[in-house]
Amino acid sequence: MALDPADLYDIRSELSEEERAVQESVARFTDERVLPIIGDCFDQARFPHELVPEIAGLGLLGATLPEEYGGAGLNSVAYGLICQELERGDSGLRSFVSVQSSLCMYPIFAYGSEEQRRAWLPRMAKGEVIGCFGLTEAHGGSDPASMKTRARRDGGDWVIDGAKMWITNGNLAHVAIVWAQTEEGVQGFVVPTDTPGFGAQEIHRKMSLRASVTSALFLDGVRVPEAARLPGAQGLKGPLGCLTQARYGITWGPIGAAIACYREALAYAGERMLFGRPLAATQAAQIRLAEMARRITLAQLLSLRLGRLKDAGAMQPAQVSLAKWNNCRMAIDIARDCRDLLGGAGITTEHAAIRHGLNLESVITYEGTETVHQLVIGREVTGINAF
Ligand code: TGC
Ligand code: FAD
Repeated sequence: MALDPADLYDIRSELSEEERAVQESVARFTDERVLPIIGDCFDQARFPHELVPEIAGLGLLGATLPEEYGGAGLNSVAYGLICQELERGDSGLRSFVSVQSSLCMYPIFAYGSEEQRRAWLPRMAKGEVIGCFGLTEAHGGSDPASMKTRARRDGGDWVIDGAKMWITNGNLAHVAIVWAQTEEGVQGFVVPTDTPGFGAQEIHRKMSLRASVTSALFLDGVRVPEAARLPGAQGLKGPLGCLTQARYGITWGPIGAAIACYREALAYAGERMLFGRPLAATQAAQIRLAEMARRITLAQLLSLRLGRLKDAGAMQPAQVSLAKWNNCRMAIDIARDCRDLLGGAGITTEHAAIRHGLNLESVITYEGTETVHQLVIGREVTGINAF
């Protein structure tokens, strides 16, 4: 029996019935609702906002959270498959879901009070409330410990001053998870974006993640009550703990982007007649396509193993770093190679490779650059901190 070119090791057979059902339903959504419009969205630099209710209706926001908070109670592998299938459509949609689920709903669930959970999570799961996550600042995203945004106590309130940069969903958000330095170390605040002194400005001229909203946030004397502080987050490990959740999902997402590019190039090479034979009949093209299949297979195995470790409660942040580094590098290389195999046709958004390749420039940078993740592994294996 012929193997599936995008699943040479039959990884699907390793999935439970529920995991397969989740993958199928998101794959259908991507095929029917995302792919027909996403090239235009990217060209027009437009986030497809109209898809949010459907994404919520499919249970993709906060999918791993318990049902009592509006979640779908899915396991981590199912969440990974959601990321993979969404990013097969576009990294922008996966980013939207990553930020909402892992960077906004997760900290409210993990570090929030019961009142905060009940106030925000069910509406966020329905997509009625959109969140953003403000950690990065303009002077150096890789080093969040250098944060300048400050929150100071004023009576029973907190007053926050500072600015954040490169914030996904910034101009869409109804609520921002803002990380600020305080006298007791870094703390997180749940800030409604209509609070006086809060502003968001969209970043334009992006050549990457054009179907996603990216913004700068400004906080000028933003006053919030003590009840807006996340009581369970103390120090930088609060935001870094959220990053571990999001980075886990991001290990899966680029597999989807790579599969989209690879399938497109495979089909194109089979039909493109050059020098009297299909491009796919040349040894050079076959070696390139085989190389893509090899790297996709390894990435699939890595993420599946990581997901099983996560579901067993045994996943370590350094393991996430290795997979984030490997899978982003795998996908960006494959997107570039697919673009080349498409020749001139590969330079327009009629084909997906260049769009995915450009998107992956962000994906390999955000949530820890490739270098940051390499240095995390370097530290793990040598025991020496090189940061
Ligand atoms: P250090 O200051 O030594 O550690 C602070 C505390 O945090 C703990 N920790 C972690 N906990 C959970 N998960 C992780 N990944 C953690 N990494 C560290 C650590 O154990 C320590 O705990 P404690 O109890 O000792 O206080 O910090 P470090 O030296 O470990 O970290 C340095 C470095 C460079 C790795 C870290 O600063 C880093 O990861 N920098 C990159 C910043 C980053 O990734 N920013 C992403 C912003 S959000 C984003 O990009 C969203 S894009 C979303 C989208 O659109 O999809
Ligand atoms: P820098 O940290 O200035 O890095 C510049 C270069 O220096 C990189 O090549 C880096 O690898 C390298 N470098 C860093 N440290 C070292 C070292 N020790 N040794 C050698 N080289 C090093 N942030 C949020 O908080 N929330 C969001 O929602 C969010 N969404 C984003 C969406 C997009 C589209 C993008 C592009 C970014 C987003 N970010 C977000 C910010 C993202 O996390 C940062 O861009 C990223 O962490 C890198 O920070 P920086 O851009 O300041 O680059």
